[in-house]
Amino acid sequence: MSAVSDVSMELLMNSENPEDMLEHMQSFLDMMMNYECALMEIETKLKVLNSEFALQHNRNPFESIKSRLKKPISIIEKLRKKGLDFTIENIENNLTDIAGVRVICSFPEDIYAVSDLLAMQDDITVVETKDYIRNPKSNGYRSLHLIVEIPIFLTTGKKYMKVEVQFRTIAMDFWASLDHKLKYKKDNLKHPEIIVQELKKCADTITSVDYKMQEIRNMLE
Ligand code: 0O2
Repeated sequence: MSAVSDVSMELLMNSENPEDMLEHMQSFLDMMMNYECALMEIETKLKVLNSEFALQHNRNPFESIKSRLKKPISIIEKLRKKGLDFTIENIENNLTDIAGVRVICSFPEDIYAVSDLLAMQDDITVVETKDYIRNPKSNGYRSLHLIVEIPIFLTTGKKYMKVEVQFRTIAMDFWASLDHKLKYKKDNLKHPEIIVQELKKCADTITSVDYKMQEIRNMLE
């Protein structure tokens, strides 16, 4: 089943008023299809950069790329948090992470090399940059986030779509997935603050390992 069909099924199943929802389904599906096309465009650009970089430098700048479309229930929740109704207009004007790509690199330097090369392309506009690597969050979260706008070409013409691209190292990704678990388990823990502290310590250790490994890699090269 395609990602869009998954989305439509979930949308129906999670809807309180499936009949009403069906009426808006087509335009919602069209919008999700547009975001899916934007994801494909960004993925292709990143893969091209990876291959070219590998040819020039004899190594791949990133380990993997993961793409995802935000789940309808998460879209509804995010709009609700912002006090907005579930409309196509509100989604397109207020949410920037419907389409998300995560690029996992081995070394911090490669994150900036690849993100600069992507940002430089003349059909891409960087709408926003959040550099949580140079400015980590207080919990220790590190990643580079770019919100980019990219054109997609449809039968009806050109449309600009926003995609959130997150760049992080393998170690930062490992940390973020454990931290993500904390988000859902926090309420059931007796002493969540201890885990928060321990995670912060791990984030600092991981950072020093990331830069040490980069130093060694640079010495080897
Ligand atoms: P999901 O399920 O990963 O998509 P905004 O999107 O701008 O309205 P925000 O939080 O200001 O909201 O944006 P920000 O800081 O750029 O964070 C967006 C995404 O980064 C999050 O998406 C997470 O994927 C990731 N992220 C940010 N902070 C943390 C953190 O402290 N820990 C972890 N593990 N991930 C983080 P969502 O929508 O929260 O979730």
